[in-house]
Amino acid sequence: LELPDVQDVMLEYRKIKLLYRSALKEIRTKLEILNDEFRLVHQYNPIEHIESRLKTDESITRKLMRKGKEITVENIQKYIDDIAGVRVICSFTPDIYRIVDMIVSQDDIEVLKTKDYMLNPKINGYRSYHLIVRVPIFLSDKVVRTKVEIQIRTVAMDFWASLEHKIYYKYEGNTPEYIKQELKECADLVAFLDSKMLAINEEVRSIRKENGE
Ligand code: 0O2
Repeated sequence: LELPDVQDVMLEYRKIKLLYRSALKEIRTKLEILNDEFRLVHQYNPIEHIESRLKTDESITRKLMRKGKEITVENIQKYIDDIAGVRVICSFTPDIYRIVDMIVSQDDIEVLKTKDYMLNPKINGYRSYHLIVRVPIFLSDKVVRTKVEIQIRTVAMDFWASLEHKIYYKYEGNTPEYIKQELKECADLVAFLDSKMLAINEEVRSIRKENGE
């Protein structure tokens, strides 16, 4: 494709951006409701905070090219799962599965893909839970089921992933071997930290329970 064609496609894509922006709002609201309810019932917040973003036009075209796909609006919708991206940061690992269960059991949510990088961490040490879902967006004359990627991870996993992401981009994918190894060591430390923090939290909870709090 010539450059002007890509520009035409992206102009056309702008018309459907509204759908993805709306899908972000729908998912954020669902998560906030679950967090509020959980706090009310269990006096405890499973969610530390929520981040969301729309993928930039540049990042969308780059990803399509990387996947060897022609840049068309149809291909953007078909092959880019994370145009709308929501990241949920939790305190403890069991919170992640709690949130996944609560989201996937909602009637209007259609689950397209799940990736459990906690059960099966990536070779570089990356841990998170990824869900690709479709949520209905009600427009004036139709309903459009729109894709959203939800990444769920602990504060510690998020800390690691944000540094690793920066380093990966800095080296454009050619990170020196010794840095990769150090990052992997940090990922193992993160997993250890998460399990220690969980154990402490459970200990404190059981003491509070014994004390009838
Ligand atoms: P960016 O720059 O964050 O947008 P797919 O999206 O399905 O075509 P893939 O790799 O099969 O590609 O999906 P996967 O593994 O679910 O990864 C999707 C997103 O998860 C990535 O988006 C990253 O945000 C994050 N992610 C996956 N692996 C890693 C990792 O090793 N380190 C870090 N820091 N983040 C990771 P993008 O579009 O690749 O990147």
